[in-house]
Amino acid sequence: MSDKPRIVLILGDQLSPEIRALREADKDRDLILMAEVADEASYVPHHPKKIAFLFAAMRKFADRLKSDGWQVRYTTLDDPDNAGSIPGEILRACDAVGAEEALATEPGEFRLIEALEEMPVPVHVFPDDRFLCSHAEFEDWAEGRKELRMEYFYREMRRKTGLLMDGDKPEGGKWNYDHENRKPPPGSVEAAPMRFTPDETVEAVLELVKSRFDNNFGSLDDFWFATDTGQARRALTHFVKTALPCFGDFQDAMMVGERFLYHSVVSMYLNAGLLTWQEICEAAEQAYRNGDAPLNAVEGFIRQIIGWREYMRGIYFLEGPDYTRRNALNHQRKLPGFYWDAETDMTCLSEAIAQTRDEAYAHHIQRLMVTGNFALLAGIDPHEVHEWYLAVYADAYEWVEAPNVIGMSQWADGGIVGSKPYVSGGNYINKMSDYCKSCAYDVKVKTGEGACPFNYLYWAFLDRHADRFSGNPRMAQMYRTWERMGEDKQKTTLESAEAFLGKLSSGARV
Ligand code: FAD
Ligand code: DLZ
Ligand code: SF4
Repeated sequence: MSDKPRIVLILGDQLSPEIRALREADKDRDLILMAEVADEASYVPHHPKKIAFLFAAMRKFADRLKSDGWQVRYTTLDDPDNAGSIPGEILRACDAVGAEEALATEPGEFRLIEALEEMPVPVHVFPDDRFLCSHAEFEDWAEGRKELRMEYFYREMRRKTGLLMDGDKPEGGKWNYDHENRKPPPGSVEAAPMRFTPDETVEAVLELVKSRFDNNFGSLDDFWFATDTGQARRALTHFVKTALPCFGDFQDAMMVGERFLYHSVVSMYLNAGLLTWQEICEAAEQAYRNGDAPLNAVEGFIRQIIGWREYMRGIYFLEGPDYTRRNALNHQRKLPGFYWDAETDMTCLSEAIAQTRDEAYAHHIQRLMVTGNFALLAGIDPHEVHEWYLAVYADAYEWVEAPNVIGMSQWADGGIVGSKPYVSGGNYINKMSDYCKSCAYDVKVKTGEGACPFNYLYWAFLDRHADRFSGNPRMAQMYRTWERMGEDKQKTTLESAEAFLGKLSSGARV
C-alpha cells in the first residue's frame, strides 16, 4: 500500500468532526483540504451573509482540525494562487504534496458530485451519513408506492429513532398534532434567536465578502450568526428554552417586523454541519419530557427535522440531476424584479423579501405561502424561482432547496412532493398574518385595480390549469366555487389577472 499522502476534501457544508471522509482519513498520512473558491461562491449570486457565515465557519473549523492534530491546507478566496474551483484546488493540493488520490464525502448538489467524478485523479466519495435515512433506505421506502407521502415516511423515522415513542405507539396516541397548531399571529412575540458579536475571524471574513460580493442581493450589516459548534449549541439551547413552547401554536403565523416569531433559526447551522439532527431532536424531546414544552410544539418541531428534512433529501437523490429543470405546468414568465429589491406595494411580499435581504432568512410560511405562492400563481419559470431561493437563504443547498421549491412550492415536479399545489388567495395570508392591514391592496376586494392580486391570480391559476387539477378530489370544492361564480364574474376575474400580469411583465411597479 502506498504511503503517499491523500487529499481529504471538506466542503463548506461539511463542517462536522464526524464527517465520513475524516473518519476514513489517517492523521499521520493525509492532508485535509478546505478551500474558499470563486466557483462555489458564485454559481448563484449567494446572499453576502450566507457567504460570510460559511467562510467564517470554515475558517474556525479548519483551526479546530489543526488543534486536533490534523494537517490542514486552507485556501482563502484572496489567495493569488487560488484555482477558483474545488476540482482545481484538489489538483493544486495533489501537486503540492505529491498526492495521487483524494477522499471526499458526497456533496449535496449533483453539479459537484459530477465534477468530482470527472477528476483526472481518483476521488473516493463516501456517503454522507450525517442523515437519518440513507439513499438506499429511501429508495426501499419509495419502491412500489403510488404516492410518496411525507406523513408515512415520517412515521417510519419516528419508529427508527424512537423519538417521542411510547413503546411501539406514538407519544400521546397520535403521530401528528398539527390540528392544535397554526394559530393566527399573537399580539406580541416574546422570543428572538440568540445573536453573536462578530469576533476577529468573522470581522476578517466580513471585510473580504464586502470587497468581493457587495453587488449581490443582501445586506451584510448587523451580522449575528453563530459560526462554530459551541455558539450554535448555545443558540439551540436558547431556542428550546425561550421559543419551542410556542413553536407549534405560531408555526404558520406572519407579522410585520417580526422576522423569526417562534422559529428555531437553526437550519443554516444544521445544514452546514455545526449541529446534528440528533442533538436538536434530543434537546426538543427532553424539553417535552421535563414538562417545559407541550407535545404539539415538540412533535411538530421534530417532524420538520426527521420528517420533512429527510424526506426532501430522499426526493432529491431519488429524482436525479434533471429535477431542477422540471416544469410540469410549463410556466415561463420571468422572475419579477421586486424579488431582488422588495420594491412592491404588496406588503406580504415586500416584508418577506426585505427581511430576506436583511437576514438571509425567512420562515417556512413566508417562503411557501408568500414568495412561493405568488411565483406559482403568476406562472414564473420554476428554474428562475429555484435559483432565487438557492441564492438568497443562508440554509440553501440544492438537496434541500430544490425539492422544497421545484416540488413543494412550484408543483413543477408534477406532484411527487405535493398531491396538490400550495396556492391560496389573499384570505389565507390575511388569516395567518397582519400584513393586509398595512397593504396598498384590499384583501376583501376580489377584482379590479385595488383588489388583492392573490385573489384574482388564484382563480386565474385554477382556470388556466383546469385540465390538470379539476379532477383532483382535494381541489374539487374550489372548482365548484369557480363554476358557481358565473360567466360574468369569471370574465372580470380573468381580466383583472391579465391586466396585473401584463403590468408585471412590463416591469411597472405592482
Ligand atoms: P423551523 O421552522 O424552526 O423548523 C425546524 C427545522 O426543521 C429547520 O431548521 C429545518 O432544518 C427543518 N425543516 C422545516 N421544514 C423543512 C422543509 N420543508 N424541508 C427541510 N427541512 C425543513 N430549508 C432549508 O434548510 N434550506 C432551504 O434551502 C430551504 N428552502 C425552502 C424553500 C421553500 C420554497 C420552502 C417552502 C421551504 C424551504 N425550506 C428550506 C424549508 C424551511 O422553510 C426552512 O428549513 C426553515 O424555514 C428554516 O428556518 P428554521 O430553522 O427557523 O426552521
Ligand atoms: C455555498 C458555498 C459557498 C458560498 N462557498 C463555498 C466555498 O468557497 N467552498 C466550499 O467548500 N463550499 C462552499 N459552499 C458550499 C458548497 O457550495 C456546497 O458544499 C455544495 O453546494 C454542496 O452542497
Ligand atoms: Fe398580500 Fe393581498 Fe394581503 Fe396585500 S392584501 S398583504 S397583497 S395578501
